[in-house]
Amino acid sequence: MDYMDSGLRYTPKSDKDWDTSVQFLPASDNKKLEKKKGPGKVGAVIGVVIFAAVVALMTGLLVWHFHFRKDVRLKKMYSGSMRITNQVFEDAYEKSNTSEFKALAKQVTSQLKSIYSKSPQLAKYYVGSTVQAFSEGSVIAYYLSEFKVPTGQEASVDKAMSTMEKLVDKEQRFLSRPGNSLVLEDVISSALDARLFSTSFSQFLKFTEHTKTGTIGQIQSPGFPNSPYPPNTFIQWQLRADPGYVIKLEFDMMNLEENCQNDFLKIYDSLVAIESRVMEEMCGYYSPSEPLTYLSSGNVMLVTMASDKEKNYPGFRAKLSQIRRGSKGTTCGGQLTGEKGTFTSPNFPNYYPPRTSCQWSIQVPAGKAVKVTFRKFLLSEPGQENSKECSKDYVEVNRKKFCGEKPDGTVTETSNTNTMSVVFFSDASYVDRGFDASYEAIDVKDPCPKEFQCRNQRCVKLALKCDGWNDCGDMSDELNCKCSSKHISCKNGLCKPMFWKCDGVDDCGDLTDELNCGGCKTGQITCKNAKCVSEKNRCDGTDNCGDGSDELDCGRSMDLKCSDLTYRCKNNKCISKVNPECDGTQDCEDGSDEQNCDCGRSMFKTSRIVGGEDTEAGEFPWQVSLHVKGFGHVCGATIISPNWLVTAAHCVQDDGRTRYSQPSTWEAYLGLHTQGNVGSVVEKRNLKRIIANPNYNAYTYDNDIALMELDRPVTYSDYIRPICMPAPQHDFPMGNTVWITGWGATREGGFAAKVLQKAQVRIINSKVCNDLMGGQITSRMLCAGVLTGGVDACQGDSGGPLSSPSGSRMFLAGVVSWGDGCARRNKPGIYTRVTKFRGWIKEKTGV
Ligand code: 4AZ
Repeated sequence: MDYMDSGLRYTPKSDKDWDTSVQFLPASDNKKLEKKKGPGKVGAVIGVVIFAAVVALMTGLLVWHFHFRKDVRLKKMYSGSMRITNQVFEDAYEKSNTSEFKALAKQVTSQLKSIYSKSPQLAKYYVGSTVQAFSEGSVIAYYLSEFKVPTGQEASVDKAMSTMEKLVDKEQRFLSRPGNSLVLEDVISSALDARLFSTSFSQFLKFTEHTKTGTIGQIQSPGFPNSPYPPNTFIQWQLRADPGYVIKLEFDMMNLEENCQNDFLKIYDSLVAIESRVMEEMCGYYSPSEPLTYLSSGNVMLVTMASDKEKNYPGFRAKLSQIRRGSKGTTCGGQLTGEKGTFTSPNFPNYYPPRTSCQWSIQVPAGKAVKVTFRKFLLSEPGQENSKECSKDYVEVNRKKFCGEKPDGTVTETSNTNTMSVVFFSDASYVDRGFDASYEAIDVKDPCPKEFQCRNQRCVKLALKCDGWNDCGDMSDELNCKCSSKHISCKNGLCKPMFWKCDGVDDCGDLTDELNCGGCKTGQITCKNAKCVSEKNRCDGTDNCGDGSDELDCGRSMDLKCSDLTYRCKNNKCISKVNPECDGTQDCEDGSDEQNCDCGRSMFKTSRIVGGEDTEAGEFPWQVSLHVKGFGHVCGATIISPNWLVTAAHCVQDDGRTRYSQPSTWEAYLGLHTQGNVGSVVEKRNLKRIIANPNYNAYTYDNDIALMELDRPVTYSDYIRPICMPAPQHDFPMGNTVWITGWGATREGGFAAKVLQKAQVRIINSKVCNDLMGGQITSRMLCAGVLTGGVDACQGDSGGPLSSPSGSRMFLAGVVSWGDGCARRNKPGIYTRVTKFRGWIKEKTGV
């Protein structure tokens, strides 16, 4: 949880605070002074004395300011490593209390002093160095250097440190070098992460572990799993393997505070915290089912953990072992032959090791060409999000470099001959999960038999060309099209289905489909009540539309006349901000928009891989599985409080055989991830009461909502939590992405899922939806889906949530209700619009 939400805000001491703490002396009494007129001379003397005192004081202040203040110095720490090529590693170097360690460390520190003396900038501010560790190859020394730098000079010291290699060269070439001095290579250094030497730490812990073949060690945060990790603590684990081995660190539990600024863990491919060797920074919660294994490039690894004063979580535990360099997972590349096959980056789906490079040579039968498709592609690195050069980690195919994170299956390359080479490279810092690729032999003359070949080499059905949908993923199936009468001709040459005109979403990409809507003139905006007002009226502080719509979403909150569009505070005042509830800012005078906000957050940190659309345990903690006793899963439901669930009314209608309307028919499973796998985190509840909406219409599915009261309340946990309930005015704008979840069928007419599934869909304009669904959509329904087909809720998902992210929380936008089949093209899923039932839910449940 980040501290914005904690209610415990950090308030830095401001100048104002200082002002209020200064005590001023009482002012002199002027009347008294007037009466006590003394002789003129005495007055003059006193005046001179006071003047001299003031001058002295001013001089003192100026001297202090220009002389001493200038000397305010900041501590700057640099970490680094260097290879000492004229020394041989001895076992005694592993322990810092041996005389051998101390002797070599002394030599290293004196040589560092000599190196820094080659730069005037560094020599001036250098305080000292300490050697933290040595490792094999020949001998690698890991050190920390401290500088005291005057404020304003930090950049110049950073610059001087960046020339460290040149300084080492200078030092090494120095003619009068003593014969026993160290010969250095591969010198790297970088500024230490300032959070690692924060003055607020009250405890420093250091552990060292040397793994052995055949044994599995373990590291964990102090107190794990029985108590939270300690506050204000800095911990480091220096991990070693035997020479020729690499370290494998396998997390089975990782649960830290969500905000990395407060508590975090960092893994380095080094024995000291060198930023250019950082492999990963972690915080928050990772599901135990997520593959979370890291490999070092050499035989050392460093794990650091820092906690601040508040909100300490259970912590982490990781298994530690060594694997021989060159064994499975540490290597990659090779010869691949045949018609088709697959290959992955090393250690996939876990993290690839840093400093790895390899090459695959693919050969398919003569006369054919090679087509490679990356089914998963995750090579991202902080700060490189928009990098085109791919100068860090990359994959190279056909002389083209690929990096970053790409949607599944969108990176595809085809060769001109029957061979192809694929290169994978990871640099020294930051690792990711890598890629999973497949290759196949294709006919060069006809790479997509009876299909359209996209620019990105994908093949799509001919009927999908120029149909308004981006089927290729790179839009190439929608270029150079002649639009039919059923399509809008966008100015940029694209064709889009006519029913997308004026739906509020810029489908053309150049707004053509959203121009001239609502009949308002240019320079005017269309109010939600269809009135036209001048563009200048938007956000001008006056309700020109009459329904407040020109003053909504203006980045601030103002009091407005109450309407269907405004948020009503508990004190009945209405404010203009859209969706102000639980957004972390108090907008209502009475604070009611930020009350009852322990909802809509999962402990889960987003993972991006493995298992397709399986959720991770605890990712949607409000999801409930409703079982008919003795039968199994039938419907979904959503937790809204410790006692109440929301589901669909059509789930609780009796039929000839089963009395679905009776509480005794059902049992509710909370915290469930895999059907049939009722572990310790799952809570089973019987029902006390079922309240179907009295206006539910079994023919039209209108008002398809019901409430279920549990026989006894549940205690919230990482796996069981409520979703946030939207205010009646909560806006779920069309085009927004929302989540559907459930154990329903994974295709129309198919089997139910074992593991809770998730998928992202978009909210669809109700008018468009009504046209697509033959006029069956009422204002109590909400449409969501992917109109290209393929993603949807299905049988067995009914009653479950349509979860809409807003800020860092999820709100219950809808309840899975009905649809025309499942995942069909142009047939969205239909959901019960929860905002329409907010009053009814409050009345029945108090939530
Ligand atoms: C069902 O039968 C069902 N495609 C739920 C949702 C949808 C279709 C069917 C939406 O429970």
